[in-house]
Amino acid sequence: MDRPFYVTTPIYYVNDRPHIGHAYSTVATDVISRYQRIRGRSAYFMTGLDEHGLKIERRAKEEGLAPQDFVDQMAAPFRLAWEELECAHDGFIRTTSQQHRQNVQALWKLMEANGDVYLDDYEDWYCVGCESFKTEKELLEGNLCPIHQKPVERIKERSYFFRLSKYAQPLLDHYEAHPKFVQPEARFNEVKSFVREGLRDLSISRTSFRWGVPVPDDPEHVVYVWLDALMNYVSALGGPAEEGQAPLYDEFWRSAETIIHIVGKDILRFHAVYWPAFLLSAGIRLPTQVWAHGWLTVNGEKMSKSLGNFLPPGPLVEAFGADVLRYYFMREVGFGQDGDFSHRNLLNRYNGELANGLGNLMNRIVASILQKSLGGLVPGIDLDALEAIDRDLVAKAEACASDAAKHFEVLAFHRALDTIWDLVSATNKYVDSTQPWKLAKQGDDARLRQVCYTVLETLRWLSIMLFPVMPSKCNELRTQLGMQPLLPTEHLDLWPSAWGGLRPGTQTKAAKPLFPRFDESQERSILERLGVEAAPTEKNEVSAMTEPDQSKSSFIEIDDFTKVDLRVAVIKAAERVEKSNKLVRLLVDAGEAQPRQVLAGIAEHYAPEDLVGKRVVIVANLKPRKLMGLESQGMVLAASDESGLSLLGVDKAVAPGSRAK
Ligand code: ME8
Repeated sequence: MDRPFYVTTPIYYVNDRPHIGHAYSTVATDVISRYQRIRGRSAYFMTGLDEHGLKIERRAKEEGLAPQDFVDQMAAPFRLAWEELECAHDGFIRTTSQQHRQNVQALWKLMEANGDVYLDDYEDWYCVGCESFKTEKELLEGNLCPIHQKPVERIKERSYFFRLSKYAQPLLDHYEAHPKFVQPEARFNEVKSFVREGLRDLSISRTSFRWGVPVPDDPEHVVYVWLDALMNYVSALGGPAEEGQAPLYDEFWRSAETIIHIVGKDILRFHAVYWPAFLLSAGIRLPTQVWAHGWLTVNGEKMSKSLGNFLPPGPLVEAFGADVLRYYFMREVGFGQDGDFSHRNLLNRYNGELANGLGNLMNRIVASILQKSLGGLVPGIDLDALEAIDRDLVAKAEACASDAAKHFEVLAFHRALDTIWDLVSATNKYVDSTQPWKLAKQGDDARLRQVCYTVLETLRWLSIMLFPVMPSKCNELRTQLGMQPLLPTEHLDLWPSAWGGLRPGTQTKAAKPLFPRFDESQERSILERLGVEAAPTEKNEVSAMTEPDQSKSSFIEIDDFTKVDLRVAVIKAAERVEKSNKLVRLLVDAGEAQPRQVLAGIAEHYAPEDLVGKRVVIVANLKPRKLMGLESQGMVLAASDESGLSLLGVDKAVAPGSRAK
């Protein structure tokens, strides 16, 4: 039996280029589909782009392009990113496609025919970033969206509504009957409490802009972008609009055994509440599971363009290769938990686990002892005559295959990799204990053969178990073992289960190391290329703040100067930074709603209590940076000579926030 398995990523907004958050979702989905395929299941992996809505319409306008031209242009970087990351999707949907538009209209009509759509007046707050309405309760002070921290807009218009309120109980019944409908468990509880509080009917059309799917029979309205977007999962397969002529829809939606939507936690409510309600209304089956993964920060900070840490995946793939990045994503963060993308941790895992762990194991046996002593051929041995230490390793490999599979089944990728790395370490220890180089020297050919075979067969098992995460490296490994690359075909479960599959006499092909180790200077040059500063010491942090490099001075244009936002600020509070000789933490009033925190390397020149009340000049638009674990949101200007350091100020009590120019 095929047991069709359908897995999807969110469809990404094309208002910007892909970043590592998008990459994380897409890689996870690719790992899932590859795992299912090597288990012999028929898996279908869908991804795509969310191209309608106000946010996109506005971005297109900013770029001076017609919306369709803009989205056509933005589709390319996403396709390229997934190709570079070896995410082998089966389908790629764009919501501007004709097939999708027809399906959105078909969904609308089905919900309408069920009596769930009505016209009314509407007035509420709307966040364009989220493309979502917000209740007063959800907003932060100053009517800011809690996610985007930007002002929401007041929308007042005539709108079609979906009777979401009618579906609160049916949804709760569905959750009850399907206790794994949302994962992780804690997120499912949040969803249930949200629905238990009762649901308001949902506005599902807009008249104030045009960039969307027209409402059937009322083209003044365009369909709400989330209703449009959620339908992608079905329309991408042909959907109800092509009823009877859509074999993919029949196989991977209507009769699929499993349908999993992988989403970030930010968009869980849309997937676990609105989407199943739409489907219940339309009489279309529901997905089996919505899996909400956590949120990635970058080197400890929220990713954002203004902080300059918006990370596209391309340069990382170029520096490390796709498989290393995939491995890092899956190993570093427990799926479902928030995590941090850190260049330093990536390098540490690369050197520690890939180069010294798996890479070293390959080198020690395939590139070294096997070539030198056994002509590079897989030795033939009597499997029944293994020694206890060999049998222990075989047992370890068997337990690993069984445990890793259990973890992959429930998307606990980090656990699967932990288990597999236990086997890598155990095999390296086995090599240390059995000392094949010594056996070769002693001429103990029979034992040498047993040891080499045991390691080579373990490597074969590893090449399968790691394939979902590192497909290219695993196939490189297999080529070196003299084996065919894995080309998963449905109906064939390739997961390792029987020991001894590696054929004696196979000619291995030692090649360049799978994961060459990076030395310190290589690491530094990688970080430099990626624009990441090496971990700063207190000395260079402070001197960078106070001592401009004279050698770099040259003429600048007035435009260059006006880029620097110099403002008068009043010091409201000052204290020494713990464990630092030089840093003072200042809270300054720069005429903004909240005082800013600025760190200054002036502790050797000023007592904190003498600073309070001083009017100083700060660089207000300097990229925030962390010093001794504290964020500095600007820089205080000072001049120094042999006699010491003096803060720059103004000679009258100019209002805080006044610009210096
Ligand atoms: O929400 N960490 O699109 P989007 C982890 N078009 N994952 C992240 C992330 C981060 N820092 N940033 C983004 C939309 N993601 C809608 C979806 S689906 C019918 C419509 C990932 O471009 C994560 O999967 O804002 C998140 O849910 C998705 O990108 C949001 O992408």
